[in-house]
Parts: sequence; C-alpha cells; structure tokens
Amino acid sequence: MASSTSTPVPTRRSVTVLAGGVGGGRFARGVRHLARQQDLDVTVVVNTGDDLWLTGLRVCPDLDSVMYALADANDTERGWGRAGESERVSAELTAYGVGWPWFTLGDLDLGTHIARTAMLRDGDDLTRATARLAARWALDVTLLPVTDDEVPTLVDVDRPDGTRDRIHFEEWWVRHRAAIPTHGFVQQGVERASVSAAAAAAIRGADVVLLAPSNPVVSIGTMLGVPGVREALAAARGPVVGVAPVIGGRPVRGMADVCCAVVGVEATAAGIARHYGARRDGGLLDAWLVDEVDADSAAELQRDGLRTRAVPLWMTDDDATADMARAALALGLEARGA
Ligand code: FO1
Repeated sequence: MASSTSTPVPTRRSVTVLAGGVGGGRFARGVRHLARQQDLDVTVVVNTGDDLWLTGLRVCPDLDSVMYALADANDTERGWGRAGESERVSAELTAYGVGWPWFTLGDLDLGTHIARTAMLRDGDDLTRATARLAARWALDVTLLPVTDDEVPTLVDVDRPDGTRDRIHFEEWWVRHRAAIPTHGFVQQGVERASVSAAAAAAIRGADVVLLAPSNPVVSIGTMLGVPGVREALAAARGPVVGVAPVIGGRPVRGMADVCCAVVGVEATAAGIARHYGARRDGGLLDAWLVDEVDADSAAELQRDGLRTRAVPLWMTDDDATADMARAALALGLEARGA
C-alpha cells in the first residue's frame, strides 16, 4: 500500500500592522508591496479615535486614509481624502450651516461616509462595514478597526479667555492645528470599550506584528488605550517590531512632536522606543527600527537590551517602504530566534 506522504502545504506567513492614518496608509502600501513578493497575508488594524458623527454621517479618518492609500485613490498632496475630489455638497452643507465649514467633506469622500452610515444603520458593526467598503477596492489587505465601539479622542484645551474646553480631536487638529494651549487627551467611553475580536485575533496570531511609524500618542497610543489591545500584543505569538515615526528628532509627518510634548514623551527615536517599552520588561517591543541618522540611539537602545537596527526610514515610494518592512520582518524573526 503506497504510503500517502502528503507534503505539508506551507501555511502563508501573516503580518499584522497597527497603524494610524496618513503615515499608516503609506506604510501599509509598502508592507503589501513586500507581501506580494514574499507571499504574506497582511492585516492592518487601524486607529478609530479620530472617528466622529458629522452631518449625520459616520466619518472614520484613519480607516479612510489607509483604505484610500491602499486603493491608490487618495489625494497624495493633502495626505487625506480622495484624489480628483470636488466639494459641491460640502458648499451646500456650509450654506445650510450644517457640519464644520473648516472640515471639508469632499463629494467622493461623502460617498464613503454615506455608504458606511447606511451599513451601520443596516446593523453592521464597524468591522463588517469596513470589510464591505474595502471589498469594493480589492485591496489585497484585510482592514480592521481596532474596536467596534465609539471611543472618540477628545482634547482638553484652554479657550482664548483662559477657560477650559474639551473638543474633538479633529477640531484640535484641523481647526486649531494643535496650536492652542493643550492639557491632555481623553478617550471618551474607553472604559466601556474593547478591542474587536478580529483585531485581537490578528494581533495574537500573526507571525510578526508591526507598529507603523504613526503618531505614538494619538494613533498608536490611542489604540493601546483600548482595553484588550495591550493584552493581545503581550500574548502575540510573533515578535512585535516598531518603526520610529521621527527621524533625527523631527516627525516624518503630522505633529508627533506636539502630541509627545502634551503627554511628556521625548519625541526622538530613542524616547518613543522607551515610551513603548521592551516586551521583556512588560512593554511592547521585541525590536525597533530607527533611521540611519539616529544610528547612535540604535547603539544606545541595543545596549539597554532592545534589539534595534538603523535603516533608511523615508517612505519615498513603495519600494523604499517595502525595504523598511523587509528590515522590520528580518529583525523580528531575529528577535524571535534569540
Ligand atoms: N484634514 C485637514 O487638514 N482639513 C480638512 O478639512 C480635513 C477633512 C477631512 C475629512 C475627512 C477625513 O477622513 C479626514 C479629513 N482631514 C482633514 C484629515 C484628518 O484630520 C486626518 O486624516 C486625521 O484625522 C489625522 O491623522
């Protein structure tokens, strides 16, 4: 009797990325570019702290930034919203005094918000609605909100008259450009929230988990604040590798330095690594990637026991970003082998 020696089919390796909006979308494109070369399954778990109800619609800025970037449908100049956008409906909304005149909802972008709101009203949770929206674009990547619960990031600020106010993150970020006295960030309702089952499984089960070079406070930090996320990272069977969001002490994009100052984190490659902490000390990281200009901090972190590598971190195009992802995966596998 011939013995059936079924050669085990190698299971595809999986990578889960935790990401915010603009930087997250660009990084996700690079990971996908690599995945297509190395036959990897990619899941991107995205921050939902920026999400809000506006003009009766559910707007999810970071999920949309990542989705549009992966769909090649994003406005690469502005860094958010759709390419080839128009603003006819937005002008009508402003004329009616509905919504925020300083927060532009483009016509194509409104299509996404209307579709998402319709799906939510149909009874879909955000995970399901996100999957349905993403299916239209055939992204080759699974897109997951970090939670299905509404946990808006609010910001405690001083009004011009000196009194305190608590405003939505998007008002702080877009209307005020973070240029008002700021006391802290609050995740409203976080105590009643939990990481989604799909996101927790994607983090626990991945061969490697990557922290995108997103804002360590209001993107990655906000996700870490959702109950269950830290536990999922601690229980992750794969190594957790972070990518520094600052190069030479300056944020690659956005306002990581402003946000770090608000919460007292040193906005450097070493400062953020220490803020995330080494996994073996109860923190997040098995390894950390810094840019070559921060090679000295790499040596310093390595001495402190955090496996660190200095590689080019400018996400100038998909190839450059894929090289970053490749270095992160290699460092992660090295860390796990150790
Ligand atoms: N950013 C702006 O600077 N100005 C805007 O008018 C604006 C509108 C907007 C509408 C929908 C959306 O999903 C994002 C939008 N953004 C806008 C970007 C948004 O502030 C950022 O994508 C993130 O929230 C910050 O990471």
